[in-house]
Amino acid sequence: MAEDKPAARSGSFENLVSDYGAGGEFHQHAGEGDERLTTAQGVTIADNQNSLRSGAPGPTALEDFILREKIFHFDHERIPERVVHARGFGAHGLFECTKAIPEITRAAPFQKEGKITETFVRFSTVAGSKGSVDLARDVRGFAVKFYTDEGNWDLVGNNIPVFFIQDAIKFPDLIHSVKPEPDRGFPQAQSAHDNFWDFISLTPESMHMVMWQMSDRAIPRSFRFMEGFGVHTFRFINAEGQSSFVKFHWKPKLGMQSVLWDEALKINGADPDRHRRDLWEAITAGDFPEWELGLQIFDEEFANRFDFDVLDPTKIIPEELVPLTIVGTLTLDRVVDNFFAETEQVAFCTQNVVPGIDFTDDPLLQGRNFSYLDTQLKRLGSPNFTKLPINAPRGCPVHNFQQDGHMQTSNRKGRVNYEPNGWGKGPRAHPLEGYVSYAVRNEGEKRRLRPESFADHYSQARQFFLSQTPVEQGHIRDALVFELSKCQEIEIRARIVAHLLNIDGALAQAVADGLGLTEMPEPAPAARPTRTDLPPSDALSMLKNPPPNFAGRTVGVLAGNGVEAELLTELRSILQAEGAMMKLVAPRVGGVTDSAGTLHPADEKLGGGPSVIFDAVAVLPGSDAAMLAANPAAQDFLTDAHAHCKFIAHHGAGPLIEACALGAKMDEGWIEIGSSSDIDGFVAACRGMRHWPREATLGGNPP
Ligand code: HDE
Repeated sequence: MAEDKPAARSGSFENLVSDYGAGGEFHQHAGEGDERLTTAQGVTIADNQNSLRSGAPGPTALEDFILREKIFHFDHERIPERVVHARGFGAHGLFECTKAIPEITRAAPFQKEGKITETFVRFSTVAGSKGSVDLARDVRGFAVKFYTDEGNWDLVGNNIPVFFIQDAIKFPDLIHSVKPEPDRGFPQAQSAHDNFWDFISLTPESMHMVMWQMSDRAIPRSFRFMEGFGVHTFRFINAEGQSSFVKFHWKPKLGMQSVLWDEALKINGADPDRHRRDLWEAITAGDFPEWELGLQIFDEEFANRFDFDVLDPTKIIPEELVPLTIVGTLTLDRVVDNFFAETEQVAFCTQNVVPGIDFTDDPLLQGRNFSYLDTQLKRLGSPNFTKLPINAPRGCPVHNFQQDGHMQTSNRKGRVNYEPNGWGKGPRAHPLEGYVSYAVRNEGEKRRLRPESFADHYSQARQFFLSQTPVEQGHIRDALVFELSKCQEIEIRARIVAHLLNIDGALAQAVADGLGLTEMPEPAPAARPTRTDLPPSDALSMLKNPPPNFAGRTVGVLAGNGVEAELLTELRSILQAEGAMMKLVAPRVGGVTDSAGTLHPADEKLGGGPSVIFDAVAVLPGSDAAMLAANPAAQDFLTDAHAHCKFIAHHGAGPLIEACALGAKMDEGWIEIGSSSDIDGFVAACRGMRHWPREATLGGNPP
């Protein structure tokens, strides 16, 4: 853990409640335990354990207002979950401008170097419901609310820079297809089923996104290790009213990292809350995750020369063509005080923009601008959701004549509630400083149409695939085979392979082989032939952009009693110096007693802390060597670590290694640690995250 970091900010959510006057509940519940328990009406409760009865046991009296109020409120605790992105986790943060760009935009967060803007970020999966698992193969939401001095700006992005469809009108069909099938109500939080792949096979524009979704990007190691993207092309407007196009990228300072599919399956069993727990633990330990905000800024002339339409959300602009300008850092430094009040009630709307930021005619973005506002009303039940502390602007006053509605808490005082008025009262529009939409000339017939410039569905899918390392390509292939193997309709499998033929022949063949297709289909008809001349883009590969070091990661140490005291202490301190953590997995709940007689409390009991939840492992059985060698959970710990290409430090683990039949398979990723220089070597190796050469040697696949 980095020790020089400041402690997490705390308590300011309550201040917000008082600042913004949204009811007193938080004050009522925020005390230290010396308050009286009351009803919602403030009446002190004498007995919170027994309802009012006539006789014993006797019927319960209808007049028991304390019982009725308590049950009534409980009955109404649930609100509808989000129709997509239901499962999420939020945290507060700060955005610091590191490069001012007033010549490009007049948006408040970018006017001055050092300018700090408060933010709230919510990460999410898309398909699963609120109680589903964190490590589904899925897109991750990366939604950022900036509480700017000139109003709230919501950058509601994903961890993948493109989307499945080009037009909002297809969104309900896309989501219906991936959600549980309507007759049976399953599968949950999975795209591996007939309906999803049926829809995809009939939607060629989704092929680029499908390549990303089948890649390891869709199973991130944690929210802290993934990129974020605004996806659409937006407009920046400067003080002179000039417009530039902009694409937003979030780059994690800890680098990118994903899990393997087999790990994802096992983590979902061992710790379905893996991602939220990881974020919570990092922030509360003061190890604040950070992202740089990178911008791709380009003008109309570049947009017209670029081979694809910059308004087509199924396309990227490779970073090699328009490099990122880094303009700021986002730091998540405070966990929520209350999950429901903040993470659940936060209402992101793509329409929330501030002066200096404007939309483009991307047809997906245009549709989203309707959907988000609409869905918040359904979810939060009142147009006054903007007054909830988590949604209310913080950096600027709010004055208008919007009034009444369910749960109104802040109607204006006085007689005037309209504008213009002759009373000389109330707020007025400000033509010079107010929001002005960028003037765009549009011409053409009003028709239902798809631009010709949106017609190429395969070239960038191919470019993405070819930009990956062989390891990453192998994972895409395996993911496709896995997902399609869950489709009962052979026809659907064949239709997808027909699309893959337009992307990469070898990939199509490998997937067809994996699925045991007896006949290779014809390539799918293409509106535009695939371009084969797009150069690979290194920025698209995770493995070509390895993390800077092992910081933020965790080594799981399976230790037994009698473990060498020095080894354990050295390992912990060398990891700390790296900014990484050590967690102790012990056969007994109480922990392990080392060779010097010191008791080390366990972070996990063996079985509850499988190796899949760690980035690397050490096996130091001490005098428990024989016992651990016979223990199935200890065997799983080691065999999984090996199968998942993890770096493995070991000392005195011979019996366990033999019991797992791994003796002959130990490679350079296995490091014997008997001294501190060995430990240095182990931690240096861990910076590579995994020993990838092992993957090819694991075998076990059909020829
Ligand atoms: Fe969303 N999306 N979306 N989406 N989306 C929602 O709004 C929608 C799209 C994204 O943490 C909903 O508040 C339509 C792209 C995130 O609260 C809903 C279309 C991108 C979140 C909605 C899209 C996203 C949502 C459901 C196609 C990446 C979670 C609940 C036109 C740029 C925000 C809610 C949070 C949530 C609609 C496509 C990202 C229904 C109609 C593209 C991160 O309004």
